[in-house]
Amino acid sequence: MFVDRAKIKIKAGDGGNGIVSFHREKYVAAGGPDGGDGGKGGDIIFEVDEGLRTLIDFRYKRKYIAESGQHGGPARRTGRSGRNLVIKVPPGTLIKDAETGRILADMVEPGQRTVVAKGGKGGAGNQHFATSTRQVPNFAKPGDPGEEYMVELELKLIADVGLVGFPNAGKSTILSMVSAARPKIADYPFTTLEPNLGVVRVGEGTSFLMADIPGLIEGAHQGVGLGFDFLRHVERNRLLLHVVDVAGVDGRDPVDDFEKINEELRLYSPKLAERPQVVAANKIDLPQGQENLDRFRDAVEKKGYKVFPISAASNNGVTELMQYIAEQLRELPEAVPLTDAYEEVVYRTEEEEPFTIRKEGNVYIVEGNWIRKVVGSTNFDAYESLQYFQRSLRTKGVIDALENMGINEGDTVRIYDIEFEYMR
Ligand SMILES: Nc1nc2c(ncn2[C@@H]2O[C@H](COP(=O)(O)OP(=O)(O)OP(=O)(O)O)[C@@H](O)[C@H]2O)c(=O)[nH]1
Ligand SMILES: [Mg+2]
Repeated sequence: MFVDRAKIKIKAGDGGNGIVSFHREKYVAAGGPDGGDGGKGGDIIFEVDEGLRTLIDFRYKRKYIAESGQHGGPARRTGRSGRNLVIKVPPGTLIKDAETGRILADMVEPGQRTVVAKGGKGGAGNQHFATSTRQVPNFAKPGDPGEEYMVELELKLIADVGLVGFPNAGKSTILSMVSAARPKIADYPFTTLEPNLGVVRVGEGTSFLMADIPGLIEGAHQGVGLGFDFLRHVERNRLLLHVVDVAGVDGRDPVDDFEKINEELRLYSPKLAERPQVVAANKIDLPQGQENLDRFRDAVEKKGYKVFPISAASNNGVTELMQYIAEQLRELPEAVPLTDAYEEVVYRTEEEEPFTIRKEGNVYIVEGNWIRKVVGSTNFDAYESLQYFQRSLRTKGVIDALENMGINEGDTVRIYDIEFEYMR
């Protein structure tokens, strides 16, 4: 099965907490603070695996979580870092933040590795918090949470040339003649239901990758036929090979066909419509093909396209066409990853909020990953630690947020296990 879209959850590992600990040795009183730092959480890394062709694996496994860092230990021991989690994807996989649509990575080059969610930093142990006035630091810092995303994976195959045209035009026949690919060929529309890739070798050492996609019909942009579903696979192509059944076997006019497909391409993306295009006038072995050829060629050449009369079925004119395409490709720029140039990029406007506050009666409930960790690592019996806690509430904006919600002196604030009366 060909699967070219998937939605998965990825979560990098949390950083381990720093700990509070004091040096202990027989006969030595009041040792200094020696609480170790937490280890870093593992990253989520995507890697291009050339052997993969679809996103089918992601149909079944949808959650990917990297290991968290371990907490620090006594005697300044740093916690072990969490292991990175490597997720393999086929070449051409675009990774987007599902919430904002922002492109996080475009996985193109074989072997390319990109960190998409970073593991949290480990927290500092109390060994770092001793100063001349604070000799007994009773607190340490929690690790940062690992980055977490719902991501959409979208496969846009990487091919130099994309075959476009109406169903039955002969696209798959062409691919089967010039490459080792064996797509299904038949005289009914929509024979091809999923993209096929083939390597086309032209002479010594020259080759390019060609993609055959399901046929388009008028109204594809409104979902007619198979719609635009597969056009994403020609988006990266440097050149389009537009195949037209010049014999009009299905009873349509070839010049009309040519224009309708171009109109559909334009409706899908103006950029795609401007992509260099070579035209194959196919099925010239049929009498009707010969009859229509001159008229078709005139009309299409007038628009500035190069036309190749061919008969794919009898492999006539196909070699010349492939040689011409290879020459054109030499002149055309390499395909660029979509990260920089892509038009759909939506940037995230705000950082994710580190906490949320809701009100129940006169109780203000503060929640969130970050705040939970701060509470978890605060020693509420230790003055210094408490001070650190209060400072954090202020610098991260919790106090301001409470004030904005209209909190009054004496109202209750609840943050997980702790509860206190609000005082200015
Ligand atoms: N006479 C003749 N028939 C051809 C030629 N090329 C293809 N055909 C026939 O046209 C029909 C459709 O060919 P396909 O290659 O399956 O067409 P397609 O464009 O891939 O069609 P879809 O996959 O349905 O979009 C088949 O019956 C082919 O044998 C040709 O040059 N001459
Ligand atoms: Mg086909």
